[in-house]
Amino acid sequence: MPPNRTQVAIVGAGPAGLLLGQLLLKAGIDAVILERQSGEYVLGRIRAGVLEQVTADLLDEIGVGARMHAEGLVHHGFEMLYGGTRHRIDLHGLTGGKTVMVYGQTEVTRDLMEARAASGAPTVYEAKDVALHGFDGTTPRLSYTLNGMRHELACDFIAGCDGFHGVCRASVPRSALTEYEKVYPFGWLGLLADTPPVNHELIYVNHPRGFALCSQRSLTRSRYYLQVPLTDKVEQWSDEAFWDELRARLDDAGRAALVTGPSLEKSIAPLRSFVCEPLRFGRLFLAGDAGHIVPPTGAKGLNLAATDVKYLAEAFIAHYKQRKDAALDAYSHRCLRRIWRAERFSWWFTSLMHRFAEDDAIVARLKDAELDYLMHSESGLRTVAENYVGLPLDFGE
Ligand code: RFL
Ligand code: PHB
Repeated sequence: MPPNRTQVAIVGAGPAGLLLGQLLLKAGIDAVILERQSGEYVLGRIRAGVLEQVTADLLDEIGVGARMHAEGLVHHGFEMLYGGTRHRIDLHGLTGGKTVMVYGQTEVTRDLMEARAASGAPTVYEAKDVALHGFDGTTPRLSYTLNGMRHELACDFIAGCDGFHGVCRASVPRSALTEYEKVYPFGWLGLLADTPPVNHELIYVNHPRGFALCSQRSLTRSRYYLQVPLTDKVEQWSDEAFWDELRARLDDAGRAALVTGPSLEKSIAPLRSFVCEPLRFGRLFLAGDAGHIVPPTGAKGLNLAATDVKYLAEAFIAHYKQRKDAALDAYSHRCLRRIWRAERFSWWFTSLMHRFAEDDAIVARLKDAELDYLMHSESGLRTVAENYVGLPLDFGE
């Protein structure tokens, strides 16, 4: 029988929920995770690929960083391709030695799931119809269906780590929250293939035919993205059509180096900027995509989820170990400050790198000029680099 009482009930076993679970476990705080899908389904979702230093540090802190260090790729920079020419952003040189780690979200999730399973901490997969009760009072609880039977889980707090389409934010009365949202007029078509990456570093491409991104998961596995109209369906895109379009958006060196092959996965993701304020409602705390979404251009989504749960775990630890609630009270404000800065960078970088149907000729030339300015100015380069590697966890007052 699944447990019927815990200290922190976590909804969602994505990176946010699993990371929070491990941070609490390490601190000796009880948590149960309820996940709607099966573990295999969660692992099958191909998403993020770039970890900031703070995220990698967090994985080390909870003792699950070994495979990341063995198999992940430390990147000291990335390239920007526009106007047919490549420009390198030297992340390491521009930020006083900071780097990013290329290691897939799938692998992070697998490492976290394995550590949780080894610890014996409870995760209930395929928990259907999760419902939240009493989080505005002192005795919150969750109810859910497992194998056709309804169960209850009483707790002190609920952590809503259930992503953008989850039940936690949706359970808050509309009058208690403010939502800020921008949906972009295009999506990203992603393709994963067991082919060597076209370049040893990522390439972000601004091309008159649209944005493209050359990313990777390992020295033998590539991940590519193309900006496509929202009306496109993934079935319309054969592998050949994808490779042809990517070739058209690359430079000569890229075309020559590109190795194509059958896709392992292909999907279209819409792009959205979204923030919910506040992130706390009584004894319910939202973390990760449940509270905010960024367009993937800045590679910030998973990293923000990680910093949210770092703040949240600190707050729960202060509550249980020191009987102090100041950090719980400050959680929403503290997270939102960092979230808005990442939202700003992701929105700006998305706007700069994509072609919008409504852009007239002058806007296209202004974006070219902005890129030209940024890539030839020490402060311009530094601005991009310091945001890309990740802003500090605390900014001061
Ligand atoms: P997730 O990963 O969506 O996990 C939420 C979990 O909650 C479960 N769930 C429920 N469980 C129980 N009951 C319910 N009612 C439930 N409703 C939902 C879901 O099944 C799921 O398992 O949210 P989390 O943990 O907050 O993690 C967020 C990240 O997944 C996301 O921000 C990133 O993937 C975004 N992202 C990137 N972030 C980066 O930091 N770097 C990147 O390079 C990067 N690239 C990307 C990305 C996202 C992409 N897509 C597809 C949106 C590239 C793409 C294409
Ligand atoms: C990825 O590898 O999936 C990826 C990398 C960088 C981004 C977005 C996605 O900005």
